[in-house]
Amino acid sequence: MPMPQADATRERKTFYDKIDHANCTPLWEVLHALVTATPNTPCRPYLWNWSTVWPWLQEAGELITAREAERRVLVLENPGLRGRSRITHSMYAGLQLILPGEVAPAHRHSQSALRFILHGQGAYTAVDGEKVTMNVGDFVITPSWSFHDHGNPSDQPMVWLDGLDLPLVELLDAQFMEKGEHERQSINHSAGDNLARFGNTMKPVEYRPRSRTSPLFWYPYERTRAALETMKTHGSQHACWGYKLQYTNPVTGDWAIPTIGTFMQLLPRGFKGIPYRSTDSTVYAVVEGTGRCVIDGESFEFGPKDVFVCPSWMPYQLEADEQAVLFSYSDRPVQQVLDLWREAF
Ligand code: GTQ
Repeated sequence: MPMPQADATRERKTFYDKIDHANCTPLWEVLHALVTATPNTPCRPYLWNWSTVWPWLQEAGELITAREAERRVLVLENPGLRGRSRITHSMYAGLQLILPGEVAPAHRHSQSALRFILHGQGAYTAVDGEKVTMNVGDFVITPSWSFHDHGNPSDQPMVWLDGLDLPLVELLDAQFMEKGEHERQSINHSAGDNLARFGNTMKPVEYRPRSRTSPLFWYPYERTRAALETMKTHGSQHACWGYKLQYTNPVTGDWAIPTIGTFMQLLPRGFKGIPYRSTDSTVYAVVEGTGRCVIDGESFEFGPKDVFVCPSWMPYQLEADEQAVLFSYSDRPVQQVLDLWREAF
């Protein structure tokens, strides 16, 4: 005879309480939340307007120095992940402000970082003794465990988007960090040297890779932009993403950063993309143009320097009024190497 339902519920509860003390718990109570038919992300669609955040960055500039803050950054927190310092489940995003004359002191960490320049010109980042002066639209890499410091010898404030794999590295409990001996690294190369050695589909004959990260760490906007324009002249556009390139490690042809996939795309004037979705929640930063991203039926109007996020597996459509250029990043390389990545359109 099966037990009456009320008795069964009571007995189960007693059993759960008993095993709970020894850190055991029944799978059948959580199975359907763990193994879901499709991705069940807490990540929500959202757009951060430049016109909203720029005054707040300036206010932050009056409240604390870059030196005191170590990094003066406003973290872009996903509304579904508040308090967890992340824009998607696996990726971090922040807007870093560096004022004229300031220095953000040298340190290194196991997390990889990208800088995508949104505002200003003339600040630099130094990576392992090489210095690069940055302009709007440039993509710059800080490889895992490389010393880096930032400085602004120009006469204007500079803002860039920091993208890091912080949540991913935290998940794996593989994070290390140390401060540099000196606030600024001694510089033995200029960034022009890096571009000359690795930025021309060639490499120095003596070069031997020390890591999976691209030895080219500065991808100037001019070159990326020219490639996209040429693609537009010669090629047929994709129904979802217009013209889209991914940044590569020029030596291996693989991703520029092993944990973060980075892309730049051009949407011609009047472009109306068909719905697209993929398992890599993606962060977009607008370089040029205006348009909208319709995510799961909700429309987010975008313009230059805005940042928005498209969560895993939610269908979204990109539309451009004026011709638009969008930078984006996600954990796609990680998902692909683990055979997890999917897309649909
Ligand atoms: O510039 O090294 O936004 O370590 C967060 C953590 C920037 C940086 C961030 C960091 C940095």
